[in-house]
Amino acid sequence: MTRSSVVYLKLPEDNAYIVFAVNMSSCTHYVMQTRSCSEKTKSSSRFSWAVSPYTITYFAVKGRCSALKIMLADQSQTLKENLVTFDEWGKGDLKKTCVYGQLPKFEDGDLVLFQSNAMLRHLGRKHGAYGKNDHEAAHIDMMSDGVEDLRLKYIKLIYQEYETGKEAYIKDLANHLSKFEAFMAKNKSGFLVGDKISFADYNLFDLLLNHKVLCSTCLDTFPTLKKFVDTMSARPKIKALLESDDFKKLPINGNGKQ
Ligand code: GTS
Repeated sequence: MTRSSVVYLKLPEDNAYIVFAVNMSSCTHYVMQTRSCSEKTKSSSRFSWAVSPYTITYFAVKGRCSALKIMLADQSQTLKENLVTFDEWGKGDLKKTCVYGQLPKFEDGDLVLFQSNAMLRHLGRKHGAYGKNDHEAAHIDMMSDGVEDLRLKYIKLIYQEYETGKEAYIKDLANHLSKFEAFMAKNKSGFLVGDKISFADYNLFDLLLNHKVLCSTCLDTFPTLKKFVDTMSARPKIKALLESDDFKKLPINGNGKQ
């Protein structure tokens, strides 16, 4: 198993910090992000070490963790990643410990979660990305479940029917995208629900990025979704993540098809 961790050096008095990515295997590290801090503070020995609150264990693919990573980056949260090789997974020891025998696995302190959508909901609740009342939360659930329906079709195409079914899938895609277009267009805010970003927005954004790779023109007839993807991509922390080497180097799917 390849292990890499994110560690940050925190300066409590002005909330400044330096983020390091540490490769445990090679004992190397590099600075991912810095926030300004004065020389006075640096020399005052008031540094404290803190570990990332969240850990994800998953294969070296974007797959079902990409939406979660986008959300955490946008919410200024750090994430420790344990990458599992397919060889390691094949041994079966880790699989036995997973509730559904599958990854990703997500840890938030003592809380251990499986199912990527449960992880998104948990983070939505914790970081104010689950609507401002029950009515909005219900609509956010509805939209995210719609994203899951399309994601399952996409996964089926990628892993089972890529050669034979790609043309038909792309032909039918507009039927699915039109539902998200219509719902979002009614809501004028640029988000799916309410006037604030939610976990469903991150989930939809991630899936739309995958579909743009599958078919670069798929959003051309959907102005609201096209603008949504452009706006989301331009959010500074999302942009930084999408442009980072660590993120870019991960294939979208485990079989190399996209
Ligand atoms: N519904 C689950 C979720 O959303 O987390 C699906 C998880 C899943 O399908 N995991 C796959 C897996 O563990 C990997 S991936 O499809 O997400 O890339 N496969 C290995 C196995 O042994 O099933």
